[in-house]
Amino acid sequence: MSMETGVDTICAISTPQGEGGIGIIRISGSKAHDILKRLFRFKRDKGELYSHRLYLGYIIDPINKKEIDEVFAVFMDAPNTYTREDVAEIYSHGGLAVQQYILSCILRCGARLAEPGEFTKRAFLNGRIDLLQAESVLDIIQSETETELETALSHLKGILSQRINNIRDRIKDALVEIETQIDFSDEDIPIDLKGIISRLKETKKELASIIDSFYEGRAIKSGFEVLILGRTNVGKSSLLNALLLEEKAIVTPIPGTTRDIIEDTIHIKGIKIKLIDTAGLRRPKNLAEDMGIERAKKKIEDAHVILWVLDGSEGYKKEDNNVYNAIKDKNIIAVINKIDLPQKLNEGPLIEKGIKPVKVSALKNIGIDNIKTHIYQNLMGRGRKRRPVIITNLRHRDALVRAKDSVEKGLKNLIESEPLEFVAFELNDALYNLGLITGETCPEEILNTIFERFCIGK
Ligand SMILES: Nc1nc2c(ncn2[C@@H]2O[C@H](COP(=O)(O)OP(=O)(O)OP(=O)(O)O)[C@@H](O)[C@H]2O)c(=O)[nH]1
Ligand SMILES: [Mg+2]
Repeated sequence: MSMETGVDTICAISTPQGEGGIGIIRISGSKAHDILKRLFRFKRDKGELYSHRLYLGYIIDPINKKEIDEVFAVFMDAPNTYTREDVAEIYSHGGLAVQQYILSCILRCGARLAEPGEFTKRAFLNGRIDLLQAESVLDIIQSETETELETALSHLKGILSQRINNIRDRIKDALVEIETQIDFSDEDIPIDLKGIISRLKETKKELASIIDSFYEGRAIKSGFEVLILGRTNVGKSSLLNALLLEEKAIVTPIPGTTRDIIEDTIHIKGIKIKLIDTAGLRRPKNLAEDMGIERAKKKIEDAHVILWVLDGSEGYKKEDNNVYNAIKDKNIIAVINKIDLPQKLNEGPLIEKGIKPVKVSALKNIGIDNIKTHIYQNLMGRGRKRRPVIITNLRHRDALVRAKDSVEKGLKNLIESEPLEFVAFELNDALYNLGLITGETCPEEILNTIFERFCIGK
């Protein structure tokens, strides 16, 4: 059992504060059993709190013996608990006053209030989960889409940790062989340099493939920015509304309607897309419009995709071409809007540019799903298959990149017959960086910043 002595008992309300059907209060630490025993009065069962069983009863104020609430309570003894310590949970009614009252009784019995993420931090410190898994708990809580959740859950199950540990093991094996050579350099111990080189090359490839998955991972977690751009009155705001399925932006027949940036998020097949509607690009007629246009232009840099909107019921205008010139180096999807009207747009200029437009009517809701498909394919690549593991966390990616760099340098040293000490140095560095991900080599400050992002009670 890994329960450390001297570690205090913590407690917190683990469900969101406010009115709710039930509210859960959690206690973890060596006093959990005694505290629950003092506060809980059984309704039917008598006396004994057997581990991992749910009991119905009352929480009683230990000072004035008043009943506070009717609750379910459970005690779970270490190590088969979330934190690997003794844990007690109380399922009370979900009112603010009830929960605060119960919590204050627990505090009076000698527990202290948990810090954000402290339960999960203890699970990590007690070796039940590694750091990567602890972080995935936060990802699960914050998941907004099924895909996001699926990825986070696979991390919690340890699939990514396993991959990283395998890589570490392989690097360690190579390091052991190299260090043996260094330590016994005057004895004639044979070393299979070719074998080590080929294994390190394999390792490097595997690291690269995990690093590559960050693109998809980021797509799943933070999403992409899709900018809606075009000259005035072509139907940009109408298109935004059609994609969002709500009347978010004001639409009028008057050119220059949109002044500010308007944004909202949609999900396309589990990918988060931030849609950004902008002021129509033309020579500004007043200061507000001028500033709106400047803001729109600033967004061009960061956009992952630009929907270049054209009006199919009008000719290809000089202003359309000005817009194109501002975005021609970017990732563009051309959209011809208003196809419900008689068409006057000459597609010649588009064909010249090698652009195949998507045709829609924002007003009549024609072709809108087609735009979504185009956005998805543009961002995720046609028929790109799901990878076995995906990383979603920038911290992990950076550590993997550094690990890969070190492996690469180590390999180079080996191939160029540099002293083996150099190789060993690089491989140690790679191990250190991989350990930052799973937490084995993670300094206290980094741990703290990670767990601070959790809510209290998790
Ligand atoms: N017939 C038809 N009219 C449309 C369509 N889409 C937009 N409109 C009309 O075109 C006019 C301009 O639409 P908006 O969505 O405000 O155009 P915008 O590009 O945002 O305009 P600015 O914000 O001024 O740059 C409105 O009268 C819309 O109703 C369409 O698909 N078909
Ligand atoms: Mg508009």
